[in-house]
Amino acid sequence: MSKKLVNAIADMKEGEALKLVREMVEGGSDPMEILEAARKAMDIVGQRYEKGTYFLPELMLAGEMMNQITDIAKPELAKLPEVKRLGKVLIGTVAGDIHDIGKNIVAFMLDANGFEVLDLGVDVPAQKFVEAIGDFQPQVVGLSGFLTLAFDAMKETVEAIKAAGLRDGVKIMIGGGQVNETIQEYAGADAYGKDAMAGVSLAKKWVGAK
Ligand code: B12
Repeated sequence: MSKKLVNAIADMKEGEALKLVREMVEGGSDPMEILEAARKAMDIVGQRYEKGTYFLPELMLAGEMMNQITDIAKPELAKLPEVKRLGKVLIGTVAGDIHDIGKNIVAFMLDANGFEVLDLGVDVPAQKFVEAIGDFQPQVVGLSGFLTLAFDAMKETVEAIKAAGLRDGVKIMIGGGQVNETIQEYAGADAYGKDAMAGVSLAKKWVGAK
């Protein structure tokens, strides 16, 4: 079933993909498995875009499908047992980057796992992060980015937080398509999370929750 879903999304068969997702949800499939299949399909779409067989309209349709699938899977994810508020996480997609599907999943999973989350949205200037840290007082800051351009924006954001004298009060995690440990080191972040659950684990570790 999930292989079929990967192919339907990657081949831009929107109706078929959404039908399959609904069938999987109704059949009791793990919502995380559905999201993983959709993520795999996004990789294929990305590769086809790179090769020049897909263009911007396909990227856009893929993004729309991903959002719709996340919306269908969300109520199922929300059935996870509710926990008491563990701490605060500030999250956003860094300046110059408007990819938000991965970030939205991370924000949603943090919320479902007991964190109070403030999502600043996309294309967020470093200074806006700095101001929000002052107002919201999070223990954890999450920076998301999918473009190579985002690596510099992440570094600039971390530096702005440092310059404002706020760096010691927060742990900073980064994530997004091409982000890895090397980028984490480059940006001066505390950790990199490969997916939403990795982000949840890091945040839990940092606030001292199990
Ligand atoms: C959908 C998509 C779009 C959509 C985005 C819609 C949206 N609302 O987000 C649209 C059409 C708008 C778009 C635009 C562009 N895109 Co685009 N896009 C994609 C695509 C196909 C999928 C991205 C995605 O959403 N994946 C699904 C999520 C769920 O992925 P995920 O990585 O598994 O997410 C997890 C982790 O990353 C992690 N995570 C994410 N954030 C964070 C944060 C923290 C703190 C933590 C811990 C974890 C974490 O948790 C997530 C959930 O588990 C990718 C290809 C790819 N495979 O990534 C290209 C891709 C990212 N895009 C690309 C490009 C080039 C562009 C454009 C420049 C195209 C253009 N010519 O205009 C523009 C950029 C506009 C801008 N300024 O940002 C390139 C980037 C190349 C590069 N090296 O920079 C890619 C890689 C495609 C490619 N192979 O060429 N895109």
